[in-house]
Amino acid sequence: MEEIRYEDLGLTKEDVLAMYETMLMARRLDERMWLLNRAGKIPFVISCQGQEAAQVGAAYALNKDKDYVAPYYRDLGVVLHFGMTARDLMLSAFAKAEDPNSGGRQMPGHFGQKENRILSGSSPVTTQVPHAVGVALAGRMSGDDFVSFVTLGEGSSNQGDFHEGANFAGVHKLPVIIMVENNHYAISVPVALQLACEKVSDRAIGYGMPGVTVDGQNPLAVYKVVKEAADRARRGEGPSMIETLTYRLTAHSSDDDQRQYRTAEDIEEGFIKDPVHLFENYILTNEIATDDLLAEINERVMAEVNDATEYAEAAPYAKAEDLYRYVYAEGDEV
Ligand SMILES: Cc1ncc(C[n+]2csc(CCOP(=O)(O)OP(=O)(O)O)c2C)c(N)n1
Ligand SMILES: [Mg+2]
Repeated sequence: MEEIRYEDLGLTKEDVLAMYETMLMARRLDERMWLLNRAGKIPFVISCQGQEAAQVGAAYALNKDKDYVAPYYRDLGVVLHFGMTARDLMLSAFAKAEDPNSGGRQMPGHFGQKENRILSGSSPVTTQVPHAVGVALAGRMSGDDFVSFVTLGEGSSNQGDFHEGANFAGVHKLPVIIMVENNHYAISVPVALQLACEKVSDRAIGYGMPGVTVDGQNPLAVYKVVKEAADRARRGEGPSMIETLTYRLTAHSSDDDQRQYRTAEDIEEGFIKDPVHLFENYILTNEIATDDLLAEINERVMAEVNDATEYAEAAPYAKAEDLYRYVYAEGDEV
């Protein structure tokens, strides 16, 4: 991991620790969800594990009180930073009525929360790219200066929506940041069988925007490039494409066994470069926190994960008579 001085990025020790705590929250929630899935309590998990640094580093570089995010299914780190709580996410995992994403109707990972400007996504991968571009166009038309941030996997960057969205954003110089979280697999298909070009970011030139590839294991490296992209977007200089290189630490989802198509060495390499551990080392060696303070943060996170689990497990399911809610406009919305 390249040593980046947080001070050089204009960040404080408190910022670094806040980033760490959000990364850890994402990791611990995800780990708990796997346990709950294997215990037969929740139906499905699709993990952020291995990608937390990219997600939190990027989200931290945005304005969470103003910008819009169109996250993809692994983005626990993004939605946590934008205001979704551990309880919100567990309510979604248990498919309970109070789930703010969809009232327990959609699979976990389909994030959406209007009050925090988190766009609701669809199951077909990459549909969020044109959505985010449309939001940016709406912002331009209404004279707002927010940035629209969208993420996807590298496999999904082969789909038409990605290219159509990127092209429109490039032509109209819209304030969009397209971040591709390259974890080197699209389910079981390795990246060498997905792309004919070397990097996903090589595609940016075709759409008239800068494209960079960055170490996605390092939240500070990602923060730096997303901050630059957000500043450019707010200056009216148009979109950017960012590729973050990461490892997927789990199987594609709880319905998959990656040992069928990945070698033990490949899986092990991801754990050696685990971004949560790398960032812990950075924090300790740069004397940003002591072991005791990190232990305190860990305890606080675990207490919240436990609370969220208990709360969501005990929460009621949606009532049958509410089936059509959130489908048709109601009351004042009509
Ligand atoms: C249009 C469409 N095709 C196929 C799928 C099934 N599918 C879900 S996730 C996925 C793999 C996506 O890989 P990648 O974009 O690299 O993201 P990752 O899961 O690796 O983060 C596929 C093929 C889908 N949801 N939508
Ligand atoms: Mg992938």
